[in-house]
Amino acid sequence: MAKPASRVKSAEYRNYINGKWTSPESNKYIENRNPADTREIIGRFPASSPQDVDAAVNAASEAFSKWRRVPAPRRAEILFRAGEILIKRKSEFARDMTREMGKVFKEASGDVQEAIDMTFFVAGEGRRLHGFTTKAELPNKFAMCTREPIGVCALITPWNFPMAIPSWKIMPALVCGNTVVIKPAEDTPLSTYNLAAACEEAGVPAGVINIVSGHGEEAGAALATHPGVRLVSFTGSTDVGRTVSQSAARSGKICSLEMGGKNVVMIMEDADLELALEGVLWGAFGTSGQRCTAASRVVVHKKIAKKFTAMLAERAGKLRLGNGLSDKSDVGPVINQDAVDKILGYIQIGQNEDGAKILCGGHRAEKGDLKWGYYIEPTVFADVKPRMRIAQEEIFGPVVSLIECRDLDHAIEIANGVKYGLSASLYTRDVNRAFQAMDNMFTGIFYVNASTIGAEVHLPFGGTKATGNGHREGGTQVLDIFSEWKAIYVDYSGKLQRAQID
Ligand code: UN1
Repeated sequence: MAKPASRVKSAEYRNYINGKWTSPESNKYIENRNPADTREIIGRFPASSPQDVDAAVNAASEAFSKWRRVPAPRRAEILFRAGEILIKRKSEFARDMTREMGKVFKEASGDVQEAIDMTFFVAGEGRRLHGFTTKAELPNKFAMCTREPIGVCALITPWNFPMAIPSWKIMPALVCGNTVVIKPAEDTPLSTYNLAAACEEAGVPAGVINIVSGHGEEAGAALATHPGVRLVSFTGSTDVGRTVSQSAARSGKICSLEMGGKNVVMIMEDADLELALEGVLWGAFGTSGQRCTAASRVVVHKKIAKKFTAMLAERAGKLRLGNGLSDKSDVGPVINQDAVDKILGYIQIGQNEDGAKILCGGHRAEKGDLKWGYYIEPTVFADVKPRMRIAQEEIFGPVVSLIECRDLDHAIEIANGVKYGLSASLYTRDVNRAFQAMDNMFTGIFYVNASTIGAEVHLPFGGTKATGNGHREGGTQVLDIFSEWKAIYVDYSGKLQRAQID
């Protein structure tokens, strides 16, 4: 699509370094346009260079020496204030988010709400951050463990949850006493700016949070490899995640990764089919299928496959595409032209695969005002076989594949037969089968009688296999990413005592 002229005069944003809004050294900017209507420019954001990254990391290193000594409950008080500010500005921030990334306003409000939840949850940890004491093996000796901050954390975040995911990283990093440099996705810097502005207003000191916006290959790579960074936390595609983890390994950085998914809803013959239908529609087409937890496979028991397939095609075909700011829209646009190309490419692959049939959707939607945006019709494929590419690879768009199974064991075998392991769900009324699936699914998240999306912040979030590298965000488990243990021994015997010897 030719670049359309802008309808609005765009604001110019700056990086946030050492508490100051700073122009990028190169003076280059990236235009952020509304994916629902590409005539609208949201703003121009710095295309940061390695020099900008260097300045941000230096500011974060400098700030670390003070911030780590602020008592954790005091750090948390600032975060509680940030949470209050987010509550006050929730609808303004959600509106900005819908404009910059397309998801419908209700879901954008949920994204801001997730950031609020995370902020309050983790701020509560300021008065816990529990360590432990244990018994020493020698007399008159005391042993304990405490959580310690790590240093400067590099945070690289995606566009699909542009406030929630930055909050999953920034808030626990800060409460543990670290300082951060965040590089938001080039498509959604504004929501990260809004989050940082709330933190600034709440009193987070200069240098504790720094933002450098820009391209992954330039700003992101410079950040992930910077010698002043001790930890890299990345959420995004599996390919980029691999590169991040290789460069982190070369320079000995701690690295936490959250990558792709190929999530599944399994529906047994005894399930409440209306409930399962609502779950599949929500899981597959919410956020236009652009969640790492999105339901992109539905494994249906053969006894009800025909009936459920018809129910799904009928309802999916009725979903209304449109600008997320209108309450008449059920599904917004996808993020950009590359996403359109990739998703349409998979729809083509699906059609070429032997036997798979499209029941509804399958095209870019360009009627009326939709032509100004990146809209793809909600698409349902039936008769999909487990080994087909559309049943194996992450599409990250409004496309769902129906696969038939014989029984629960067969469903689990299909469900586990992908390289990812983020989220899975089972619809059944049989408690025994629910527990069997809980035991046997190799995923980090599992739902019974609910869809694959909708994780809550106080439970661990993350996946097995190619989805991650063993870490969990959310829950108190996230503290294990952003702190290191220190074992402390106090010998009060007044004499030399030799462990393992005396
Ligand atoms: C993501 O898609 O990267 O569970 C995060 C959910 C949301 C988070 C999704 N709470 O769907």
